[in-house]
Amino acid sequence: MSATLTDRPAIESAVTRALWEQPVVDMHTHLYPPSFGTPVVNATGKTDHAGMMLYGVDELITYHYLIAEVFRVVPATKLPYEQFWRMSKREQADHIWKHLFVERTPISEACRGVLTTLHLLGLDVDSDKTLEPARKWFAQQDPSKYVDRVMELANVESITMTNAVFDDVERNKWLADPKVGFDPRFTAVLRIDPVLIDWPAASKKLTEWGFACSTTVDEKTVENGRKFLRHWIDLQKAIYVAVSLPPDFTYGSGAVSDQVFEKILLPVLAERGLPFAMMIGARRGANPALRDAADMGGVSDVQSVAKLCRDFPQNKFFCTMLARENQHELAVAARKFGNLMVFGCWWFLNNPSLIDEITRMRLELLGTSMIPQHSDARVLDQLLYKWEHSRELIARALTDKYHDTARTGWPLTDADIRGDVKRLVKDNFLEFLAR
Ligand code: FIX
Ligand code: ZN
Repeated sequence: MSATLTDRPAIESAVTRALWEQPVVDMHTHLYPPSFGTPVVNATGKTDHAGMMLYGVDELITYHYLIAEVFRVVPATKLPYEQFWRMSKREQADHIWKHLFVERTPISEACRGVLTTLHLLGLDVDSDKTLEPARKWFAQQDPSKYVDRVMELANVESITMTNAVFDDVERNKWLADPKVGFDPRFTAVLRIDPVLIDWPAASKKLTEWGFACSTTVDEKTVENGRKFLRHWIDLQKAIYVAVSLPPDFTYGSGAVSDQVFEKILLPVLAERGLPFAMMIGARRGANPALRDAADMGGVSDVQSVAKLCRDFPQNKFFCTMLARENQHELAVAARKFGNLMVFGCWWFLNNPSLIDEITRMRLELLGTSMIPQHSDARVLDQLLYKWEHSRELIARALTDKYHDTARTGWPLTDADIRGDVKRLVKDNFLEFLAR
């Protein structure tokens, strides 16, 4: 039997050990295995321009979060957007490095992320602040061995992809060879935004792809819409199906998406026992010239999520929302519905002050029955900083909560802490999938 932990330092060190020693299952990323190709010239000397596995210092520095930040300090009136987009990846990285890291102190979370990543790889930047040593080092890495290395260093045991079937580059890779996604380190997620956001456009595509659908949800459309989903779930071996939705998304207002939900999507998911992940609150293209960095957030409708959970008890829903304002109502909704699993501090919420606030609030309302974080990494190496920073914050919040519990005289043990931590960063996700 393990000893009871009572004092704060003992609790803190038990929590820290448990969090860093527990391998994570990262439930939402935009990462791909080497089979999807690498856009950089790698150790084998090959360049794949449609390559989707991003890694290395130039990719880290040109993360879309940092592109948005550089346009704040070198505005488009000085460097027009189109001129920036015409630059090579390396030139873009040099521009961002100069303005955000050399001329200013890199204190934003996205800047700090690059530094934490380089630091954890042992590539600390010297006082001359040049990127060349890091570039040389990354050029020598073999992509597949590097995936192992990053996963080991970040202590991530499984990476969940986002596999957008409406993205032509990605769809063609799956069609050319479905084995493209079968890397034991990665799992697939069927991502279908247009199906709920723009059914007229989605139904046209489905028809082109051999699943004849019309803009109204008639009998034939229901049959073929379901066939389309089953086909892609099987082809990708998807472990769940996902969408990202705008802030004004509602369910139950009579929109065509209500029928898509009721007649096509949710029946297939229930039949397959797969959860549906909703990431709600992304206002796409607020400043389109910024491309991937163009999006902002907005306040969403939690009541629609509650209605879905109530009306479809046979379905399972993962949900995360982008607005800070939605977090409390969403956590309360999760108290009401066992088929709702709240996850992650998404995108603009993935900042220390907000992770801290949201994680504490969720622990208070939901105990350990939630998934505190996902990485949303787009560049492999980002797993290092995203999980390092999140582990720190989850550790602080848990330490306080355990200390409060221990002060009541409750016999808290190291084994309890390890069990809870495993639940938070791995089992809640896997058990919800298996439920
Ligand atoms: O929709 C999503 O999955 C978002 O996470 C991304 O589109 C977004 O660009 C992102 O990378 C946020 O972290
Ligand atoms: Zn994402």
